[in-house]
Amino acid sequence: MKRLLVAVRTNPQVFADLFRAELPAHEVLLTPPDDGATAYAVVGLPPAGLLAQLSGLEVVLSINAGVEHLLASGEVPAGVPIVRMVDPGLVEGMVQWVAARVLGWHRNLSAYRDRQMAGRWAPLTELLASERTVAVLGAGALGAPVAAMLASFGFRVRVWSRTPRDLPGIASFAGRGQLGAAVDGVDILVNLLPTTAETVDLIDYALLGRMAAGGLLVNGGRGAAVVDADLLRALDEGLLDSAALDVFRQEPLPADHPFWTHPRVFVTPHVAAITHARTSVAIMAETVRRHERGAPLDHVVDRARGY
Ligand code: NDP
Ligand code: OXD
Repeated sequence: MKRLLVAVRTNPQVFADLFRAELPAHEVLLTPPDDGATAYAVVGLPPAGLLAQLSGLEVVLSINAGVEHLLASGEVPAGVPIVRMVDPGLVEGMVQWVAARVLGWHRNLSAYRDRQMAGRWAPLTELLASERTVAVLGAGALGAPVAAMLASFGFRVRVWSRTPRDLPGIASFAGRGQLGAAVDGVDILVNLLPTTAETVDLIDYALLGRMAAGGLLVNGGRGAAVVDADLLRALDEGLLDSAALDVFRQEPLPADHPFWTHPRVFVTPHVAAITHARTSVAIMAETVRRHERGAPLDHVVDRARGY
C-alpha cells in the first residue's frame, strides 16, 4: 500500500478525507511516518526539513501554482517530479479577481466612493474599454484566460511571455527584448508571472515609466516581481494612479509596510485564486493514478526554467 502524506497547513483533515475517498488503496497520512517512507507528498508551504526527512518519494504534489519556495528549499531530490497546481478553480478565482480590480479602476469605482463620502455628485470621464490597453505579463494557465477575459470586455490586450503565444485577438510579445514594447503606453499592467531568477525585480521604476501616465498596476503573480520602493515612487509622482496588490515580498505584509496606508494601493491577502480542496484533490488524485499506470504527468515543474 503506497503512502501519501498530506502536509498542507489549511484544512489538512479535509484534504486527507478527500484523498481517502479518491484513493482507497493508498495509506493517507497527516504526519510523516517514523521510517520516512512516503511515495507522495502533498504540500503547500512545507516547514523547513519536512521534505528532506522523507524517503522513497516518487512525486511531490503542490497545492500551489507557484513553486519557487519548493525549488529554493533544495529539499526535493533531483529526480523527483514536482507537479504544480493547475485547476479550473484557480483560473476562475484569478479571472474574477483581475476583472474586479481592472473594472473597478476602469469605471472609477473607488473615486466615486471618495466623492460619495464628500457628498459630491461629480461625474468623471468614462472611457470605453476599447480606449484602454492592457498588458498581461505571463500567458500561462492563469495569464492566458485573464487576457481572454479582458479582451472579451473590449480592452486592447497584449501578453508577454518567455515564448510567443497565439491567442485570438491578443498581441503576443516574447522574451526580454520585447518587454519594453509590450508595456509601452499601456494603461493597465497585470502581472501573472512566476518568481524565477529572470522575473525578480522586473517591475521597476523604468518599466512603470513606459506605461501611459496615470495607469493601474495589478499584481496577482508574486511580490518579488515588483520593486516596492519604485512602485511607491511611481505612485507618489503620479506616473501611476493606483496599484492593486494580492502578493507581497513578505507575507503577511509587515504591519509597518507603507502599502497598508497608501491611499491608492489596494491590498488583498493573497486570495486572488485560492486552492479549493474538492477540485484540487480530484486533480492530484488523477496525477497519482497517471503516475501509477506509467502515463506522462502534466504540469511538471521544469527546474531549469524555474517554473
Ligand atoms: P504558468 O507556468 O502556467 O505560466 C507562467 C507564464 O509566465 C508563462 O506564460 C511563461 O512563459 C511566463 N514566463 C515565465 N518566465 C518568464 C520570463 N522569464 N519571461 C517572460 N515570461 C515568462 O503559471 P500560472 O499561470 O499557473 O501561474 C502564474 C503565477 O501566478 C504562479 O507562478 C504564482 O506565482 C501566481 N499565482 C498567484 C495566485 C494568487 O492567489 N495570487 C494563485 C495562483 C498562482 P511561457 O508561456 O513561454 O512558458
Ligand atoms: C499560488 C497559489 O501559487 O495560491 O499563489 O496557488
